[in-house]
Amino acid sequence: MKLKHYLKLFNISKIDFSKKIGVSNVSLSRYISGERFPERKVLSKIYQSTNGLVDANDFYLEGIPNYELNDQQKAELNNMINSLRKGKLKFIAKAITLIESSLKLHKLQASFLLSKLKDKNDSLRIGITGVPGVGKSTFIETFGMTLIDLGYKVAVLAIDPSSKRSGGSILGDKTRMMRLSVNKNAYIRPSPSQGHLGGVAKKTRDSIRCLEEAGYNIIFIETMGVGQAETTVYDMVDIFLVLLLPSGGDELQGIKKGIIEIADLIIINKADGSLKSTAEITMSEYKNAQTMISKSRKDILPQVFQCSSTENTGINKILSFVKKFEETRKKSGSFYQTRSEQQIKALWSDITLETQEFIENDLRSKEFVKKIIKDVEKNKFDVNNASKIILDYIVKK
Ligand SMILES: Nc1nc2c(ncn2[C@@H]2O[C@H](COP(=O)(O)OP(=O)(O)OP(=O)(O)O)[C@@H](O)[C@H]2O)c(=O)[nH]1
Ligand SMILES: [Mg+2]
Repeated sequence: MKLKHYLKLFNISKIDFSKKIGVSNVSLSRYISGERFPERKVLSKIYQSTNGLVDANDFYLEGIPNYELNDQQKAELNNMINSLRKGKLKFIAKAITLIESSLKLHKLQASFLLSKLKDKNDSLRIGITGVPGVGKSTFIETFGMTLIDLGYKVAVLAIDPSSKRSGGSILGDKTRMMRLSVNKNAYIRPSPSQGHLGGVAKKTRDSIRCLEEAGYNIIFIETMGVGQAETTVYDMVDIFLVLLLPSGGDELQGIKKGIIEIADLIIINKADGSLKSTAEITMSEYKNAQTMISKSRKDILPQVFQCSSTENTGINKILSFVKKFEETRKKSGSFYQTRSEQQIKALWSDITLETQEFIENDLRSKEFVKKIIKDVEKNKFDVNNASKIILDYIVKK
């Protein structure tokens, strides 16, 4: 671990630490900035005083280009953050582009940027799921416009790692959200390039923070009922909405049972025209089955509503419930508690993601691993044995 990170983590001042290892405060600052490399004796004192957390390697890469941002790059990013705080669209887009990029420099820039952002507790993150065509985007458009009329700033993100949607999803979203896409108080971001769900989720979480810093206080996250995407979204929002069609049971609709169980709000959409009476029946079926719906929140029960996103009916009742949900949970503190728990989950999922990437990259370059892979391919080596040998190597390292 870098010495500066160690001091921050354990809340130790530079002066106290310099006294502890017997060097001047100025020397310590030079070690930290990478201007000087500590001599052997000092290195061993640092090693001992930090219980081995900071060693010689941690000083080795300081000040080397491509490893740290230079002052000019940092100044540019600080400017970007200032413009972001003023809500300038160009800079919001730039920031999210850095977050979504896999280039090393962009990653460094993104983590610098994110380290400067404050955590906002005055936003509401709304997750929305449902089968393709149920009307998620149309609902977001109608509900979002209602919120904008009340003075909110609305951002819309999508998580769609499956790429099941046809190529024109960006175009599709913008046409379904015609009024939002041209409104100055709304920002629509198409889903990041498809990839590993964990990676997409991390990018989305970071984008949410940028958008909140830019003043958006309602964040919608749309996802399709595919794979693990819904639970991933559930873990990054404050309230979770499931949209259903007016027709028979959720299994018929291709919605997994577990998803109904975590819904805070079940909405039967398209309650209009010839589907109106069917919507009524579907709604009462779900209301009757509510005892079967597990109570995922301690302080408020899930509710069932119907609405028409195209005709803008039933939206106000939904709005009232969403507000009540937010107020109740903020008052009891569970709103903030859930966010903290989500942070911890995010931390572990980041660690898993990064570790996996790191280990895989490291292993793939090793000659003995290449040999093992070839042997497994030719059935000369069984998978169990092969993975054990590789795991042994990692553990020893
Ligand atoms: N009659 C009626 N049609 C609706 C309603 N809401 C959406 N639709 C229509 O349903 C179709 C799909 O709507 P979208 O909003 O794109 O659905 P989606 O769930 O976002 O779809 P994907 O993003 O592809 O998963 C469109 O033709 C909408 O006009 C509604 O309340 N009533
Ligand atoms: Mg959509």
